Amino acid sequence: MQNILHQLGIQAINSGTSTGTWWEEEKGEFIESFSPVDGKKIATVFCTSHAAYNLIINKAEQAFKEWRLWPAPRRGEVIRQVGEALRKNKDELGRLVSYEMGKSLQEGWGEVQEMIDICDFSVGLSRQLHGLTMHSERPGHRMYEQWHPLGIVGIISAFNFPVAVWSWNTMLAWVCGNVTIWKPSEKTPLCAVACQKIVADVFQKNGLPEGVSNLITGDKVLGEKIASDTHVPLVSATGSTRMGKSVGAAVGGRLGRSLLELGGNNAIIITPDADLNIAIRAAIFGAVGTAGQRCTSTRRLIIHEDIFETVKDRLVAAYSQLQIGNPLDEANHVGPLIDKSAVEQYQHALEQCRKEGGIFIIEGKVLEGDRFESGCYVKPCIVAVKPDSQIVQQETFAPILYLITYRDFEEAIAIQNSVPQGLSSAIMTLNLREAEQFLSVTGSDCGIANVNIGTSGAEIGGAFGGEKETGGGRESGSDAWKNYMRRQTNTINYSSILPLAQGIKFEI
Ligand code: UN1
Repeated sequence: MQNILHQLGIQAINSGTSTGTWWEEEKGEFIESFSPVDGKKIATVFCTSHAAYNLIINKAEQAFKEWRLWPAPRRGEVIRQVGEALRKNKDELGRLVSYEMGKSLQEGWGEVQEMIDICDFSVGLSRQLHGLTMHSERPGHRMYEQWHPLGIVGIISAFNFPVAVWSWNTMLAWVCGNVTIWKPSEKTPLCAVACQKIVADVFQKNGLPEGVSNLITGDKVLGEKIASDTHVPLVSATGSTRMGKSVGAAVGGRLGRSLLELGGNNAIIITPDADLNIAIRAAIFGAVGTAGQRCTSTRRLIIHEDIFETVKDRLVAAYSQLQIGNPLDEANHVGPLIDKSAVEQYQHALEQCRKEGGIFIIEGKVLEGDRFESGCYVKPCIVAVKPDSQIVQQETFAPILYLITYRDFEEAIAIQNSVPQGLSSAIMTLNLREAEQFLSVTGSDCGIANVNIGTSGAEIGGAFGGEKETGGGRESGSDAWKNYMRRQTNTINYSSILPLAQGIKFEI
């Protein structure tokens, strides 16, 4: 791993940074990054002090004054180069993601690919930050709207996508002319240092002012600092619903803007008309991929009672093939959970399933022994539960799949919508009526609704996010860029009179 850190230009110890400047703080708090793969300590990262935070905000404000004047296509050109740098570093960065976070190497590379894709998307966007023109009701008047950047965009990201989620927010924020301040999860600080390093090289070559890309490291106190800082007009936060409620309240309290992408509790409805080959594969990837630690992970299967036994048997057969172990070994499908506290939450959820009368179709357990010495490896499990079980209302970031049966289609949709979260959803059916009903206003209440595709693995081109306790924010593709800008409506009078709107007469 030291080799990868070396190739990415990361010294083992870094602290709060701003583009081009890295400084070490000898005293003060620090974070130790441990890999869940083998339990080894990777590095110590110093936390950003109060003084360094203020300095960074100050630099960011100065940088914004200059960066916003760069024409958007020129900003896009810099982002194109960031995309190129990521292509060059895809292997190493993907490996670091896999080692520090614990997801499979395929998924580590996939995450870097998402970063490259959002860079490409942003380059295209750099010539398409369009506003509308409207016909004025007043003669000799022209009305149009334009979009301006906001200033400093705060980004609070989670451990499960330690690099991609930052890039969705950051590339859009930059192309729109903002500067960013990033607080990554304290569980994956090195991935963040690596990104900052890759970006800093490109920025220096292009003569950007210092302070367009800022990284701060620390625990949730630092997140709270961003949330309550009036210098930060937009805070984009990804993580638990509990975190989102606190960030949302702090940002809302100062009437700032927040963009929240919080928990999911995603279901796949499998109807008697499903293509089971697709359904089973999608369900398994959704449930055990990233060890069940995606916001979009499949947590619930809502299965028609006539096909329940068949689906169950096929799942059991497929689960028996799963290889659990070191995620850097490509033969393995499932890596570890992020840390021991995640393992405790997994155990706690299993206990609650038992208490609520859940029937274990595949038992879960914490794996022990040779290859599992980090203590973070767990067995993906399947439990049949009643739809009204309390445990099913909660998002547990672990590979636990709940099976629920239904009889009528309306009942399936009601079960799908009966949880507090509203991120991703899917239906497996070849029946047009069922598919369209699922997508209609009376169907899924989620931000993402798929047909014959699982709940996880969304492309960057669409707007990503969800409703209810998921927080309502939309990141990534479509017109999500508008979140990072302020809209200004301009009316210009080129006549020699002053007609008033609504035909009001005001003579003096
Ligand atoms: C997340 O889990 O926070 O749709 C993001 C997916 C990925 C992103 C997940 N493209 O699964």
